[in-house]
Amino acid sequence: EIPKKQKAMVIEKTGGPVEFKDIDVQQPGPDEVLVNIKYSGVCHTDLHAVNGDWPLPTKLPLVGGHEGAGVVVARGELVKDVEIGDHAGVKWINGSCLACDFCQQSDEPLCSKALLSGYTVDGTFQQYCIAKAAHVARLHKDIPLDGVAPVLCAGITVYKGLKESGAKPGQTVAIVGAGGGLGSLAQQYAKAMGLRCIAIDAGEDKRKMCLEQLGSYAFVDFSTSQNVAKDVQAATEDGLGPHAVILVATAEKPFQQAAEYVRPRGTVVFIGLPAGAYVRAPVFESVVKMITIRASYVGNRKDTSEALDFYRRGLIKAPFKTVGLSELQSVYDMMHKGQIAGRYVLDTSK
Ligand code: 8ID
Ligand code: ZN
Ligand code: ZN
Repeated sequence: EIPKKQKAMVIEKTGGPVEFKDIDVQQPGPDEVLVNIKYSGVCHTDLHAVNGDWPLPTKLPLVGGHEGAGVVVARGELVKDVEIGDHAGVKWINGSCLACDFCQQSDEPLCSKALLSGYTVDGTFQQYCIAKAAHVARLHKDIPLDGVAPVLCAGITVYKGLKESGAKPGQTVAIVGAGGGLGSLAQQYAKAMGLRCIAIDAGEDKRKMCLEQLGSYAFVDFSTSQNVAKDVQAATEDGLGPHAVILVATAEKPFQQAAEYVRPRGTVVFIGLPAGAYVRAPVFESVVKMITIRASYVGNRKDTSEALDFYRRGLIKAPFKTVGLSELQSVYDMMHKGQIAGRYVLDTSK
């Protein structure tokens, strides 16, 4: 039985506050499903949305969230391949046109009509969320809904970014922002893909997590290092630097440093989205090292099912803590201070 009203975390205006409210449950349109969200991860993107950090406005009022895992409870009349009772994930790309040049080439994130969960349409910080059936992630019933939630943005994104980096098994990648949500999953995906990881972040908790739980062989603390570039290069066997750098930090500075320490022929991948950030890279060194600088944005539906398959096979074990939906503000407060090692997941029943 689908209720008429539900609990949600809502912002009325950019800047917040985020409020615990009773709001209406929406009905799915013809090509949509309604998902009873059980758990939702909290991504730094959700905080960027509250703060209005990016040159793209959100809808208002807004229900944020785009790492939602739950159970399909209703579907529109055109939906044939998702059943009531199926487990499904609502991700950042809530829907896309499926017809444009980019959609045809399975670059759905580049679709100019893409709907963004928790940004241009209401997201997963509510008990019942709408998504286009074509884009919901199909979750096998043996997958735990709390643990898989962070895979639905962080996991897909870092898996795609690692593929885009071109790094091959046996090679070394530096993960910048390794202690956060994307960074912690990046180390697990990298390891599963046969890559060796150098983790870069700050503090003892994150050092311990990266070295002891996530499988990185070296950790560089950016808050105490005298020279991050030198320390990262020194952590590679021959001192020439990592084959790829995966930038998932939320500050601009590390984006300025990566070209300095990436290995000749290596690739720097931008994924983090710090507010107002620009990048400068030294032209001379970039040329004579033949480096590649590129960017990566979430993943398509195939990247999604591949990233989920890694999780289902038990290869991705990243730490997460679970709190009630109503505690979202305290999660944002910790995130703002850089105090979260790993990911927070919200239980929508609390
Ligand atoms: O598709 C995409 N490109 C995509 C998808 C999902 C998320 C992009 N993102 C973006 C988010 O919007 C956000 O800007 O990736 C960024 C990271 O998201 P997150 O992992 O959810 O954030 P977090 O958990 O707060 O982790 C950020 C980490 O960066 C570290 C912090 O200590 C924290 O652990 N960090 C900072 I700030 N400065 C650093 C530095 N100089 C740094 N780590 C290393 N060096
Ligand atoms: Zn995200
Ligand atoms: Zn399209």
